[in-house]
Amino acid sequence: MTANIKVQELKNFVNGEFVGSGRQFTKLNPVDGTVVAQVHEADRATVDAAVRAARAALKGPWGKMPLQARVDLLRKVAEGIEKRFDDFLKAEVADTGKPVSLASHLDIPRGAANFRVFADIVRTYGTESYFLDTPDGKGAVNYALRKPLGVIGVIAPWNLPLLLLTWKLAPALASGNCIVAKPSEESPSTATLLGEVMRDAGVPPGVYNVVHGFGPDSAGEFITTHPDVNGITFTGETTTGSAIMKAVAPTVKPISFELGGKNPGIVFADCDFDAAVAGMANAIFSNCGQVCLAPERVYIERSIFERFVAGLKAKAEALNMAFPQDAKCTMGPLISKQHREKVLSYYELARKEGATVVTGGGVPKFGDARDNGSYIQPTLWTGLPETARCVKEEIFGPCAHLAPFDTEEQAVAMANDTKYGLASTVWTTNLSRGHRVAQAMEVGISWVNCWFLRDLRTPFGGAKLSGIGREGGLHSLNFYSEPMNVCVKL
Ligand code: NAD
Ligand code: 6OD
Repeated sequence: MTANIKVQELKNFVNGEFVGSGRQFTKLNPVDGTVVAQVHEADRATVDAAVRAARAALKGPWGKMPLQARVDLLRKVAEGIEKRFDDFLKAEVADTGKPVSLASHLDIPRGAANFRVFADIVRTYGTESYFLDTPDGKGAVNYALRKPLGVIGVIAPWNLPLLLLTWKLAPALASGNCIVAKPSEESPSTATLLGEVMRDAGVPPGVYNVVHGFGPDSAGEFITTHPDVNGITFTGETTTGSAIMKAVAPTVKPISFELGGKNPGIVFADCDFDAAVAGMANAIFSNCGQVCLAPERVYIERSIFERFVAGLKAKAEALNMAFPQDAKCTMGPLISKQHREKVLSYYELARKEGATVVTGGGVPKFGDARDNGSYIQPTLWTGLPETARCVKEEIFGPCAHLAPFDTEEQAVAMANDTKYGLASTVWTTNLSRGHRVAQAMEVGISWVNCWFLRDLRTPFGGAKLSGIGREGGLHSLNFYSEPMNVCVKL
């Protein structure tokens, strides 16, 4: 069985046309190391052309389009993704190696849902208005408008490529902006395919542009430093966010950042045991642990610690690293060999820091093409001190440290003892405790008896080093708009 599809040539999508460039890079399939695509890397001139096209579209048909027509187009884009579901699925799986079952339930449907939800939201939400008393007794009316920010640079990561790109694209377009998007160099395919869908849906040229490449001295930097880009929305590592902050400073662009995490899970003895084991295993290992919201530290009440660790171990060892197209596959590879080197370095470090390896800790052997991929064993540790680097630093792999706790206060203190603040997941059947502990978490997103359960109207983002700002519902509209107040004296 081979995991690959035919080698694609992926070009930049600028002003409604696919355009090549003088330099290309190779995208490899993490399942078996075969070539997925030759990708045209955008140079500065290509990024300039994309920004010019976006600006022209803003001044032209897109900027003049009535809201209802824009909303109709966004719905057509959602339908376009669904019509080409299989193409998106193949492309996403080829880039990431994730199980078809996961991409077909999560990534691709969310790609379509993001457009539909923000089409509804932009139709629904109003703006503020205030009546002001004035000395002459006649008063004044203030009302706010949301105008588009302008040209938005969207910089996306590789872990949930279509989901995370469209999570930003959809509200930005719904708010009337034009886009220059840069997918990760590790996941260029679905963003490119989306260009075809936009064109076929009738989205005017220049509204959605895709430029391929890397960060420094490549498309990423050309976007963030561009004087005619009006805002940057970025999802990725905290260190990259920090570099982008510096890059945007001279041109003072608004930024929205969704960054890294070192998320805690807390399991109380009064949890629904089987549901908690299943839920926590899913949270740790889903997408091979490459979900920013995944718990890499799990605190378990001492009275159930041994039993819970055994339950998680059994779940880890039952994961099936079949080829992604196999319906039985429940875990794919890491995104690349380079990323596997990083995760393996933490597997090694955990041993040096004194961890007991409950399960995993190495690289699986298959005896077939997967041995050329970037698979890694799901791994659980116990016994590390809370100060260990493996407990403090984001690893972004299928691994977690499991530690016992004795009191609720102790669990909360350990969970919050981190420089990150993205997400948490708490498991208990005690309703009051569930609310209390969830609220005590120093994070942007706090789940009780669930994980990654999403309502796209809610605020999404991170506290501390996990981000700046919130997206979701009205929060997205606010970021992607320039609010303007009009005051009318009566
Ligand atoms: P990354 O930061 O390496 O790359 C993200 C994107 O930024 C890529 O497109 C990359 O090419 C680009 N980039 C890199 N350097 C740049 C620069 N100097 N200027 C402009 N662009 C640059 O992240 P990744 O490895 O793709 O993704 C994994 C990371 O993303 C993890 O830390 C994870 O926690 C985080 N993440 C966070 C969220 C969230 O919602 N908070 C969601 C998904 C992933
Ligand atoms: O569900 C979302 O909207 C979202 N931004 C998820 C992020 C997952 C991180 O890997």
